[in-house]
Amino acid sequence: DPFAPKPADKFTFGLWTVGNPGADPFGGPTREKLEPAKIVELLGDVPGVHGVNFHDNDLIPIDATDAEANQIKKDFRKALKRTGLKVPMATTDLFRDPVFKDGAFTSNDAEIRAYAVQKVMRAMELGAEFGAKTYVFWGGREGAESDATKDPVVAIKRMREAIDFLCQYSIDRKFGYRFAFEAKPNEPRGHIYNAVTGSYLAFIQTLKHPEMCGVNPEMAHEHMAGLNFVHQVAAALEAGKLFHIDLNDQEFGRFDQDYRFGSISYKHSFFLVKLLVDYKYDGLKHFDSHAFRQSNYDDVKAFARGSMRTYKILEHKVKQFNKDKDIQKLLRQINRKSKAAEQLVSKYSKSNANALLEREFDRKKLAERPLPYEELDQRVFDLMMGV
Ligand code: GLO
Ligand code: NI
Ligand code: NI
Ligand code: NI
Repeated sequence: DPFAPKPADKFTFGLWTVGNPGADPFGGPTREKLEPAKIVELLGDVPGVHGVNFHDNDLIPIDATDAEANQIKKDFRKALKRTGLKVPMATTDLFRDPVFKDGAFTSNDAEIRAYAVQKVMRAMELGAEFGAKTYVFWGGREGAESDATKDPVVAIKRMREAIDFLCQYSIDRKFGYRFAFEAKPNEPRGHIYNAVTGSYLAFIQTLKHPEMCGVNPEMAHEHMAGLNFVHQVAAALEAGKLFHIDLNDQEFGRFDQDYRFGSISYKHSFFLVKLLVDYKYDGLKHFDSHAFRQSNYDDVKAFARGSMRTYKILEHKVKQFNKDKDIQKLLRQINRKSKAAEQLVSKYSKSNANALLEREFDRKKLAERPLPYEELDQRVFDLMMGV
C-alpha cells in the first residue's frame, strides 16, 4: 500500500478523540466509555500510529484516589509498551469541571486562577512521566458571553502571568517542554480570547520566554471563524512557531464539528499538506477529531485509518503537483523575475530609493501581462480528482 502510514510520519490521536463516546449537546453517548489502556489497544490495532496524547483527566479522573491513579497509570503504561505507542504531547483539562465555568487563567476569581496554574503544574508532571515534550494550551473557557463580566485587557494580562509562571516552572523542573497555544473563536464560550492563531503569535512575543512558546493551529477552529487555515499555518511556519498541529475538518461557519481530516475541505486540505511538505514540517500531526456519532468502535478504527490515509494521499498529490511539467511551467510564467527591479527594492539605500523614484514603469503594459490562473486552478482540480 503506497499510502500506508508509518510511525515516522508522527501521526497522533488523543485519548479524547478515538475514545470519544459520541455525546453531543442534544444527546448522550452512543458508544461505551473505554478505559485509557483500552483506547491505546484500539489504536494499536491501527497500523502506523506514532502516539497518543492526553489531557490530565482523560487519563486520571479529577476525583480519582491515589490508588486508582496508580492502577490506571500502570495499565496505561503496559498498553503503551505492548503497542509501542508514544505520548509526545500532553495538555490540561481546564474546561470540563464547573470550577472553570468562567475560565481558568482568566477567571475573575483569584483562587480559581491559582488552582488552574496548580492543575497545569501537576498535569505537566504527569505528561513528563510518559515522555511528553510538547505541552498544549487550549483556553476553551477563557472568554466571555458578555463583556460586562470581564475586562478583556485584564484577561490578557492574567493569561500572560500564568504562562510566564508555567514557563519558568517547566525550566526549573527540567521538563524540556515546548508550549503550543491553540486558538479557537468560540465554543464552549460565546467568545474566546485569542480567537485566531495570529493572536497567539503576537501574544508570544510579549512573554518572558518566547523561545519555548509556539502555536498549535487547528483547521476546524479557523474554519469556524471563516478564515483561511493555510494562511494561519503559514504565518506560524514563517515565524518558526509551528510547534504542533491539530488536523480535522469542518463546514465553514458551523458549530465545532471535528470531522475526519480531509472529509469536507478537499482543496484546503491539499494546500495545507502542500505547505507542510514544501516547508518540511516534521513535527507532530495530531488528528483532533472524532468519528461520527453513528459509528461503533470498528468504525472508529476506520476513522483513524482514514485520517492518516487521506494525509498520505494528499502528500502523494503534492508530489505530483510539484513535478507536474504543465503546472510548473505555469508557475514559472506567473512568477516574473526582473533582476533590476528586485535589486532596487530588496534592500533600502538612498541610491536605490533615488533610482526607484526615477524609474519609469509602464503601468498599462504591466497590467496586461497574462495570469492564466483559471487554467492553473483547473489543473489542480484535475490532479486532485485523478483525471
Ligand atoms: C477543542 C479543542 C481541544 C484541544 C485539546 C488540546 O475544540 O480542539 O480538543 O485541542 O484540549 O488541548
Ligand atoms: Ni477543536
Ligand atoms: Ni473541537
Ligand atoms: Ni484541538
